[in-house]
Amino acid sequence: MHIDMDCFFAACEEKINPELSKKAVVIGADPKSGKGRGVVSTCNYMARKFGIKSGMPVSRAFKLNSNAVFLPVNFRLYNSVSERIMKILSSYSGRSQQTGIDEAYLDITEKISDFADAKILALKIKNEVYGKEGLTCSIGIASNKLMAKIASDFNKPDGITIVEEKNNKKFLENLTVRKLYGIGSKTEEKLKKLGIEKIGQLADFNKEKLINLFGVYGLYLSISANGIGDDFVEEEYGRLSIGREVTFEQDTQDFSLINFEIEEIAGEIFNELKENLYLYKTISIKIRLHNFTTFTRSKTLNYLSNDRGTIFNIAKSLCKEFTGSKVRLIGVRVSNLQEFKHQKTLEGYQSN
Ligand code: TTP
Ligand code: MG
Repeated sequence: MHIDMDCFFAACEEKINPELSKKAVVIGADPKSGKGRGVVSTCNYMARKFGIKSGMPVSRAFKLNSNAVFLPVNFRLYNSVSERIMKILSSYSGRSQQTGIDEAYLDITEKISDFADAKILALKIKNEVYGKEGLTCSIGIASNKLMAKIASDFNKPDGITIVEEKNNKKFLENLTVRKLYGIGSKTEEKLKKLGIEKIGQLADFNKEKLINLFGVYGLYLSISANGIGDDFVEEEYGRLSIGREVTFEQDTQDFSLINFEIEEIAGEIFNELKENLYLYKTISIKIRLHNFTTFTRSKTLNYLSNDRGTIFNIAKSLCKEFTGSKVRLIGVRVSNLQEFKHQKTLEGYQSN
């Protein structure tokens, strides 16, 4: 099962300010203020009707609808809602894998006997999330993670989509190749030149040819277009964790830029730790390269820390092995958190 919250950042804002739900809401710096990175993080469904989308410049969103409400990203709010939601989700299965601020996989194989059962479980989860947080999500249920993720996106918002294994290929057939995890605009262009636009066409395309053209990535394309994917749901990091990730506007090999982002994120994590009086033990990085291969690396300290520099220095050193690679996304996370009040031996938080 893959669960993905509907227009997550915007929905969190609407929850604390219900007036907003009657308006088009765009999360991203206000174009008039000229602040921030200048791209839309997300927007509510009303704003989507105007053609506004995640990733587009805020200035463009403003041109599409100048009456929309533009809000800055309130990461602290979204992260606290996310943590509560993830807690609810993981209570439904011993195996849960959070893969983003608003999405997770649950292995429900042991909890159900058939797909009808799975649907009942999905409704129960949706009810609990809505009841406790007032937010809707969309759920995909399938035989592997790749299919479940595509299914959760199929009927948004507030949908449930079930794809039985025997129907995997048929379900994918007419979807655009962009729906396959990891295919961005560049791969889409290359495939288009080969006459491939739909996943069905990719599934039928000669596998060896794809491997010749794209290397191992070609093999991934061919396999996933046939609905074959990984079904191993792993607990990625402790339930309680604080982190953030950034996708670069252009893939970069410039480690001074990457380190700058790491330092920014470390600062935000530090502030959040301080605010919640948490100490951490584990620091992890997530790095996605230009070819969409994604790596995570972690280091666990043998003590609890409240230090900002340690987050930055360890994250930086964990990234070293990727020197020279073209990086698309960088994320930093701390986990193994404990509340400060239980730690009698440590002094107060440093103020930097
Ligand atoms: P998504 O799940 O991709 O988007 P969403 O929840 O806003 O909308 P949908 O209903 O289609 O699922 O991403 C989750 C959150 O991550 C999103 O609310 C904002 C953030 N985000 C960014 O900051 N930048 C991005 O480019 C994207 C795609 C998401
Ligand atoms: Mg979402």
